[in-house]
Amino acid sequence: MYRHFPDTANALWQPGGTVVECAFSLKSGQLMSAVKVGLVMGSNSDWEVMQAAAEQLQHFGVAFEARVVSAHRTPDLLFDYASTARERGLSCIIAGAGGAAHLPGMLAAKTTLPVLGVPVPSRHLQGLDSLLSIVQMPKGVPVATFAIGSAGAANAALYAISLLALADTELAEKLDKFRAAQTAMALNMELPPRS
Ligand code: RP5
Repeated sequence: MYRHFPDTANALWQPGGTVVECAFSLKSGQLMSAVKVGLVMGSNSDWEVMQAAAEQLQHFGVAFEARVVSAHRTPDLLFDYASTARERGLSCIIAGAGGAAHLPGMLAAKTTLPVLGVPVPSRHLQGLDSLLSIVQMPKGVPVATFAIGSAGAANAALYAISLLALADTELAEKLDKFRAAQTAMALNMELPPRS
């Protein structure tokens, strides 16, 4: 059973917004959100990079929520966000952070949902610090780590979509079409490239 609020759909991917839910389902007597992916980042300065994830999710029609959750500035919010993520109906969390980048690892410490970490480029070390912070999780609490920057953000979203497509044939077909379009594009490439 779903209740839709189409007017709020666009608000889902506004940076810095509070959690917005556009639809709900009843599962085991509990009201579940139809929002499947949490997209969080340590600062709204990360949005320039993380919007690449939002764009992919939007392209595939996957409902998501976007908000700033900071490991060192809003630790209580982080704990609350991660520890309630599963009961709120999320399937995974995409987390972007720069510098010490402890957000993805701390989220993973508080939920067993898949956490997909995106290293955001930092001012002094260009995101190498973010990458190493996110990828070097000690054994037992994994964070799937993607490339530095917008390619990583887009791929994290595509990976989240792949996870959802395990139980969603319509989404799997959309992914097949997306891959086929990339194949066609590569086969049509000319050398030297036209400027
Ligand atoms: C991290 O610190 C954020 O993820 C961001 O990448 C970085 C800088 O944050 P601002 O100083 O721009 O807010 O927590």
